[in-house]
Amino acid sequence: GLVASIFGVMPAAAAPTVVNSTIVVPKGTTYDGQGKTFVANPSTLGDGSQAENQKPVFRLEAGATLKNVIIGAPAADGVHCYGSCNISNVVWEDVGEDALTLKSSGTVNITGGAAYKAYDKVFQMNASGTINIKNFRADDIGKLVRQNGGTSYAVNMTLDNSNISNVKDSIMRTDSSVSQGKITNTRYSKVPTLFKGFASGKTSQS
Ligand code: ADA
Ligand code: CA
Ligand code: CA
Repeated sequence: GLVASIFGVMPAAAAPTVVNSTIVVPKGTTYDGQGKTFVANPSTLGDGSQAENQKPVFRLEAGATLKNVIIGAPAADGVHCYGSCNISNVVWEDVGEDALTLKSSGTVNITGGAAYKAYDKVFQMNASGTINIKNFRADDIGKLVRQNGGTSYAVNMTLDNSNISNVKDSIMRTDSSVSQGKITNTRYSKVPTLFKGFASGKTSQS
């Protein structure tokens, strides 16, 4: 609609879409949010606190793509990927319990977009595979990528051409001696540790 203000008559900001039950993106398909903002219904998906077992706003089946989406608050458990997924130009304005979880093995490609205000983790790797993050912005977070604590499978993490600031813990963290981390061409501000828990020779930064 149109709204009159001291700036004249202008279009009203679109109200966020309230997601009452998880939006499923089927295998191999693309969901284009066209820049719209989505928020979780806190009573059905979760309030975005640090409580575990909240539901995701989006669930991507293997090979699905999510693009041009803003996830506002509350964000519940963000995005779940069941196998490989592509995430393009997705912004988490206020990360919920975490932003995205790999639930079964595959490759997660994150291109563009941003994550803000993650009390703990942004990307949570609960299965073996790869996460490639490029052209990303993260600010005010605990960790950017965390392999599920106490697991020993292999996760390959890469971060390229990104801008990361105000990190409490580290950029990449694992407990697995076979996982690898690689950071290239990335700017940091107030990042205490780049890598935590990796075996020697398993990380690189340039
Ligand atoms: C914690 C928790 C795991 C899992 C994970 C997640 O690390 O210990 O069991 O729930 O969070 O996926 O959010
Ligand atoms: Ca968690
Ligand atoms: Ca979670």
